Amino acid sequence: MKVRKYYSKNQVEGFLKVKKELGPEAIILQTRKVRARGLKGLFTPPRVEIIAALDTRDSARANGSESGSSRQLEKELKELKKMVQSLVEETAKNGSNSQGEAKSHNYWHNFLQNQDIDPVLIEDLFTSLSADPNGPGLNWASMVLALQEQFSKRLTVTPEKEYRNLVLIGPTGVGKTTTLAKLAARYALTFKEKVGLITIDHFRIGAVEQLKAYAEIIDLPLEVVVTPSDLTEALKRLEYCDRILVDTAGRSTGNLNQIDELSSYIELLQPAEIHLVISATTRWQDIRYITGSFMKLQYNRLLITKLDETVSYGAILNGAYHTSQPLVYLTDGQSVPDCLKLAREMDWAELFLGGRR
Ligand SMILES: Nc1nc2c(ncn2[C@@H]2O[C@H](COP(=O)(O)OP(=O)(O)O)[C@@H](O)[C@H]2O)c(=O)[nH]1
Ligand SMILES: [Mg+2]
Repeated sequence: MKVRKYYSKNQVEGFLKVKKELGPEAIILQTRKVRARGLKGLFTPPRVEIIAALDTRDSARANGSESGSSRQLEKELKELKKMVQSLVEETAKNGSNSQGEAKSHNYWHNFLQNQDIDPVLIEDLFTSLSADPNGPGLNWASMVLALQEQFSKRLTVTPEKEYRNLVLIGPTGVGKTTTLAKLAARYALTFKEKVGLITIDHFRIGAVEQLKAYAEIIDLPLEVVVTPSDLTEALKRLEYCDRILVDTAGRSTGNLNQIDELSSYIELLQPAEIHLVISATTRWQDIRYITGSFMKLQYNRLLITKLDETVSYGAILNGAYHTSQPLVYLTDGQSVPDCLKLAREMDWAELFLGGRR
């Protein structure tokens, strides 16, 4: 009996690995999700662990005198074959979609509209495809290529840098404070940097408790700043820090005065990175409005949150288009610090077209 352990991103990939290495006779003994040990496990998605076995005693089956356990093996084998077969068929089906089966222009237009992509970008995409609207249509593969081209033209991704000051700005409720806590955990726990937190509570909203709780858990200093002179003092106290992360709070998206007032703090901070935080659930019309309103603060990064709350991802492309700024991070859940993704690790076309299958 050969017993082997396999690790993969998902079950389909795992079963195919088992089938490839041990052959169709292999039996799956156990599948479970596992995380990497230690801190790494907090920041990487769980993998699927499959324990598979192959019965190497051919003779028992050959002489016809099967014991109860070999009959059991036979049964499991049949089940496994069925399972692998259906997985292979499913994979093949997705693959064949990608090669053949052209869909009409209208179909793709609706599909992209349902992804809430700004109409300007949809037009641009079809122009770049230079496809005849009355022609035979486009298959999945040509749409993947077109989307990839659109992404490479519109969306820049940049790696995280070791800049000292980072500020999160954006509408209320998009996840700034939660994201700041995720970043703080990443820099402090994974990179072992000395991190200091500042929250600008200029409007005295008292939205400090949430960040305070995270600061206490991760054991980081938190400075609550109400006036610009508070900020100067806070910066002095945090002078020893390698990295300073600044959260901002506001009353509502549409209040442009508060955006003006924040600019005096930003001037004092001189941050290297100002991330405009936008939720993936924001409609394209609102993205135009938000990106325009916050432009005064001269953001130089785009950060998209709540990828988990939607199946339409137009906000990423729309945000990139209207800000012309690169993405470093995305978030896909409430959990701190797990649900933080690096933009450079995303497969954009797959994300957009994945939900279609
Ligand atoms: N589903 C989901 N919820 C999130 C994400 N990021 C933040 N949230 C939630 O969104 C709500 C508002 O977050 P908060 O950080 O207070 O937003 P802020 O007003 O911009 O600071 C909270 O309930 C968070 O848990 C995310 O990536 N996905
Ligand atoms: Mg907040």
